[in-house]
Amino acid sequence: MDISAQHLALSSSLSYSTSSPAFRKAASKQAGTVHAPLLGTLGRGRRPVPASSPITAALHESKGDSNNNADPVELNVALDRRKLLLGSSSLGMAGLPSLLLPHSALGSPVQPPDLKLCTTPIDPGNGAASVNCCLPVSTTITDFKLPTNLPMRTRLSAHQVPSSYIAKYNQAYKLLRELPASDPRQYSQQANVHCAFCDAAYDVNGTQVEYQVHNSWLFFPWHRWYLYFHERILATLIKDDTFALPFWNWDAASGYTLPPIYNDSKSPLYDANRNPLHRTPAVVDLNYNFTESNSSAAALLAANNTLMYRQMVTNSKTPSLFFGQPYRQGDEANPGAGTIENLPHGTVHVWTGNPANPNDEDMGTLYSAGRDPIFHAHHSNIDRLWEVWKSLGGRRQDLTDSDYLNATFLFYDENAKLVRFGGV
Ligand SMILES: [Cu+2]
Repeated sequence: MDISAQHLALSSSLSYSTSSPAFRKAASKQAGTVHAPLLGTLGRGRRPVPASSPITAALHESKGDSNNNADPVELNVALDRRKLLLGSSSLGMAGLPSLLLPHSALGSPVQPPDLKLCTTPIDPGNGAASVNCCLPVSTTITDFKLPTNLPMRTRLSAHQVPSSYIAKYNQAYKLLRELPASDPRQYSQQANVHCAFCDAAYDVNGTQVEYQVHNSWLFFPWHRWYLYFHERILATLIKDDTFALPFWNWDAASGYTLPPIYNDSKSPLYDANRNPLHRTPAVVDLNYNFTESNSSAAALLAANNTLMYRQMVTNSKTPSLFFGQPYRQGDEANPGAGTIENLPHGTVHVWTGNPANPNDEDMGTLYSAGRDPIFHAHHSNIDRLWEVWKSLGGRRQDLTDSDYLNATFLFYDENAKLVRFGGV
């Protein structure tokens, strides 16, 4: 079963309570410079990449797409310092790694890693303590089938959820945190899923290249499935199949602050590792660049709307601009992110994380982002924007490349069983 069929089935059993693309109302369609201080690797490194880097090159190349008539985009991106170091050391050891590694000439869908082959510990860089985010190994891998008997679940705006929902959500997270540490569904293990598939813990199966679910077309589908299984785990813990994650509607005037349900320090939804300056009622800066905006709330809202319009409409008129660059079996990781992955996805991550920590942990860097329960509300909104983008028409349609459609994924499901799906 390919992921398009899965997505279709999943989309049809999920809905969002509102669709408020404020960006549609933004008056100006500004061309010109977009500052993208982050690129999937979030805040880490904060080092500008020269225009000739593979990442910027991929993005510039995408502008040459004959189907593309988007406005010019200039991207100043930051690259993961640690990955640069790893790249240079492997060069030293292996001589010419590009000659040794299988490359995109393979032209086949990317395969998930072998969980037995995990690099540990991971060094997050910038003086942060090393971490082990290897996932539990299971000898049994089951073929996943999307359940057909689940009720329609509706994701609500995190700013608008009723108190009965808040009680359920808190209870689910309490139970998630209380699971045994070895349980793959447990809170820390769930956070490790993001760390493991985003921070070079694994290689793509059968290759010596990093498995990475950011900075490519894998970003949207992988995160959709990550949310799906996380949501099903929470629903199972509270024995309520109608449970759905909320979404943080930062692209609408009603959602521009950190949702209050995450602010209660006694709640299991709380994370102390957030920027203290950005607690409610601070207005989110979708173009956040590690400096605090001096703009008024109204000016920030207007700038956010303009940015949303640019990223969703002006600069993403083709699938490749929106989804990012191809990532096939054997390809080097990070071929290039789509518009939304760059920002506001990346900017909201670092705006939320705590700059007092070495890498803006938790939300501001990949290995720790999943530790903050707000991660899932943030990504629910990213997932919603995928649907909103398609509703805008024109060439805004899902990718049809078979290597995209047949990418294979591995997750632990709500019964703590390792499941595999997609591909052949
Ligand atoms: Cu991610």
